Amino acid sequence: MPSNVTTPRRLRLRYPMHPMRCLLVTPPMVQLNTPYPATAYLTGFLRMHADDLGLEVAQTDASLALFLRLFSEPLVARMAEELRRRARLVGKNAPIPPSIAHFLTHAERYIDTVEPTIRFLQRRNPSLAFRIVGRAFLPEGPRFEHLSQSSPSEPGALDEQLLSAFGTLGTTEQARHLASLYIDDLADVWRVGIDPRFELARYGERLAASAASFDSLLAALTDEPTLVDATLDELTRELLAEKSGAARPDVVAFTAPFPGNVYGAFRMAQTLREITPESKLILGGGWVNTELRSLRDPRVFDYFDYVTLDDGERPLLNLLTKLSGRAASLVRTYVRSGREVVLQNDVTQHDFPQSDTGIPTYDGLPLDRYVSLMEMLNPMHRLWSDGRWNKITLAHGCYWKKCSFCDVSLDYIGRYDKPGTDLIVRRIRSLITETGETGFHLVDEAAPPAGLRALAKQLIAERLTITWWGNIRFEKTFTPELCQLLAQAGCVAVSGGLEVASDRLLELMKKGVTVAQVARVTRAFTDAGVMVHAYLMYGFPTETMQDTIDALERVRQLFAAGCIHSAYWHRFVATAHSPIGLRPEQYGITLRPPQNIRFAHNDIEFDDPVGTDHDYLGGGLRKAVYNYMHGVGVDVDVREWFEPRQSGRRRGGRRHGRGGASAGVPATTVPPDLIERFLA
Ligand code: B12
Repeated sequence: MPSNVTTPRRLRLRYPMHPMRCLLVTPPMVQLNTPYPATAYLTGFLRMHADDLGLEVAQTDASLALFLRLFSEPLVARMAEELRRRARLVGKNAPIPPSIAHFLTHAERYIDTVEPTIRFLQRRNPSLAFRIVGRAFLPEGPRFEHLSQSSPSEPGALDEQLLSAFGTLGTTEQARHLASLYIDDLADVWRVGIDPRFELARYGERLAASAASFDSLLAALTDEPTLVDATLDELTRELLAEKSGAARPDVVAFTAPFPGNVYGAFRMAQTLREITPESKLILGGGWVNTELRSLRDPRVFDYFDYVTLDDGERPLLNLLTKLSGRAASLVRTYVRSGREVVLQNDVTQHDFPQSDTGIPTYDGLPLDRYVSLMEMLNPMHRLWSDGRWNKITLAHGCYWKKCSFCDVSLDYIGRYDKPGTDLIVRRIRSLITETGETGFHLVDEAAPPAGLRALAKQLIAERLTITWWGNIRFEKTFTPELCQLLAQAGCVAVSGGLEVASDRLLELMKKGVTVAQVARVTRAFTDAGVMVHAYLMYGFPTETMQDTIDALERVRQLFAAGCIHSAYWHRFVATAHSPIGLRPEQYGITLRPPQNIRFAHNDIEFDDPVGTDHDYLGGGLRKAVYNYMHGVGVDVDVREWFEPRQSGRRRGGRRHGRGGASAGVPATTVPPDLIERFLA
């Protein structure tokens, strides 16, 4: 033990041989290009208190570890063996999905190429690019279809455009795109052939997302393990040994930011219960904060001893203090008491302000092993999966917090707290020193314009060169002058909500922006050389088909006018903690009667008397923006993207093909020069 550690008396009695060991874990699966920040934030914070508590804190990324194990030579070989065994069992004539058939035909090549390709995607094997672009090195499965010259084509089809966009990339980038498609093919084989729960950035997501009952998750945990499950179980044992040597951690704290981490967290907890039953297991994170607010099922506590809500600093510090044998009360912490779940919450204990949460640290995470994938050629879209980004928060919560679809009643949105710019810059400097990386992703709900201005000025004044991007609200405070300043200070991209792209609905959702403002703000950013992504939404209460078609027309014009580079349509969902979920009558909808919620609670089904067929519209909307993002079809009538409704027959039958103007959607009522007029 280091000599400067002051060991409290009671701790000495309980842990005579060693300080209390706490291991923070990111369970599988999250995005693979960069560590999810929760363990880094909490490790930085806890280390400030380590001496007082006699605490050792370590962190590990089991999401990356599982990916690297599944995409290794031995595991790909085991997968091939398993799939061959199954193919023999079902017989020669049984239909085999194309991804599996292709894999089995080329299994030896996959086994030989997987590790060098992963090293290449980790940027550790750059010369391989030359072999990859030769197109003879990697086996090319179904995901390569759109790059194949021989695929049937129609004039102006996306495939052709993609091919030409691909052709303009440099060798390394082309190779990275090809290697990413190869990884996608292999991921499809894992999912289709071995475990339908497995995806590259989510694992068993459906078992957790809005799962009112714990039954399905429990059944999956106690079922016969798949090869993915067994690999994670094996890895859990190894990680524990590697992170703690011969000694067991006293506390293992799991973060579950998304539903796609939850099955992994429970599965790892299950293994830990077997090998280190005396360790205390804790669960927290974004999914817990959002979906476990009505937790009632005591069986959850067969896996975790404690489940905490909202920011982790205070609850974790108090819990660790208590576990170290000192007196401390629990804060927003569920425990099992007999057959009941009880929330212990000492309301006299306050959360740490953002100025006192310390400096995040990635210490202990294998930063040179993260994998940069480039599945999409669109440069803005790539930011999510490509490159290592240090994460930083400018302000806790949202300064606007009025949007009726958003979970504004939850602490992580509703409580706004912005630390001083000096501290932000100190955190930035510390992360650069630690990681050698100068790229930053601002993980704010919506970065505040005044805070961004202050940050930009300080970065420029201190001549600190960084590259950064993050989420904002497209509000009029972002003047051309501010956008230029942000660009000058290293801002390369922003994302923000244009949502329903209709002033009537933007007002109903209390978004606080109009389409005209969004046009001007996004244009100010693009004029400053900053890429822009728009979050779009369809299916909002009272939204008619005409609203949706007109929204698409406005989006089309925004692409055509160079205001936005990328976009994505999300289907509106009413969530439990949003104003709409809390007061549906104000939005003209009726919520379906609640289920008996004992586990997760988030999305709520509802009836909208307007009755628009949003399922039908979704396909056309997505197809349209996917094409716009690749510079295709921005000049065609928006009705073209929708399939005909009556016959259900697909015109042309192509994956990215267009429906034809006779489709069952109305013509737009938006003037063709609307956005140009806004910009004039
Ligand atoms: C930035 C962001 C993104 C980015 C980056 C994602 C990434 N992989 O890093 C993008 C835009 C790509 C994204 C995507 C998605 N996101 Co998102 N995202 C966020 C956002 C705004 C910030 C996340 C962040 O980095 N916060 C900073 C960290 C440090 O905060 P934190 O994780 O919450 O940790 C704190 C506490 O939770 C707690 N804590 C965390 N772990 C633990 C563990 C223990 C033991 C304890 C005690 C405490 C504790 O302490 C920490 C410090 O206070 C949050 C909303 C928010 N404000 O938190 C949504 C949020 C996490 N995302 C969400 C969702 C649903 C998604 C998607 C699934 C959306 C989709 N349908 O595709 C994807 C999944 C992506 C993936 N598989 O990786 C939801 C999750 C809620 C839920 N229902 O489970 C959130 C909460 C937003 C929301 N309300 O919808 N997201």
